[in-house]
Amino acid sequence: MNFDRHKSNYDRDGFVIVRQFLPTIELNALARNLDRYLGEVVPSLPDSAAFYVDRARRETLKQMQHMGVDPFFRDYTKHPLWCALARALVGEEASSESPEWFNKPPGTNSPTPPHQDNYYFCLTPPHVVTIWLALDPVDEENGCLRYVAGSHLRGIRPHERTNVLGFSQGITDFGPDDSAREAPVHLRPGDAVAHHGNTIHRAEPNRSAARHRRGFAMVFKGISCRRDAEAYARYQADLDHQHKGLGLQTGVKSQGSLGT
Ligand SMILES: O=C(O)CCC(=O)C(=O)O
Repeated sequence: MNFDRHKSNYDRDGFVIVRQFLPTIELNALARNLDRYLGEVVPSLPDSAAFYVDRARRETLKQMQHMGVDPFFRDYTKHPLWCALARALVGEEASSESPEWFNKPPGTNSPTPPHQDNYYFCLTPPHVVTIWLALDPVDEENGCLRYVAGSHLRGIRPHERTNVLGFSQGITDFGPDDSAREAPVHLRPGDAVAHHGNTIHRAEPNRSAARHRRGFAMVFKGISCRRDAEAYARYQADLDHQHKGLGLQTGVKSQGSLGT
């Protein structure tokens, strides 16, 4: 499996769509393990590992992180297809610490604020890619990801605290120039979109009556990446502040995972 053909679009736009990335048999195995994890593991996890739009309604689960606590998902970080795509895009060996899961449950108001993942990660050089695999058909109605093409080439923009659980920081000056360059990404189950850590992205709420918008993602960091300890400490303090403000108990320390 060679994904080198995707590198030039990725370098130009800061994101690239890979159609039919995961074969059906693999997608089914992943879906079965997600069902098992949801039924058997999630009930025992601390609040910081499973976020709900409304904690009183379990059907509003919107985000899971630190999924590497489970052996299947810990081993999944070594999946050859995912590692090969990450290596081709980042341009060097890259590894992932843990998968994550995102949903926009129908009937909830859960937008993803515009942000750059590397504002959270604080990595230099920014050789970091997120691969986001669609588990459902995703489109504008149910809140697909939207990318500002080329924004990865223009540095990190100012962010500040948001009230959105799971995305503690959002870009403060997102404006019409960004909207004009924004591309909504429609995917089928098994398709993936990969984005650079500096690419601005966001998503609208799910406006459909009954369709979930689930995605499974892994962040791959290149071997040359180093963390800016000062910037990361600042981000972590903001994150703790948000979680305390929302009354969450934090049993698992964040590894600067995507979207926290
Ligand atoms: O699924 C979403 O709405 C957000 C995902 C995201 O921000 C990311 O994968 O970097």
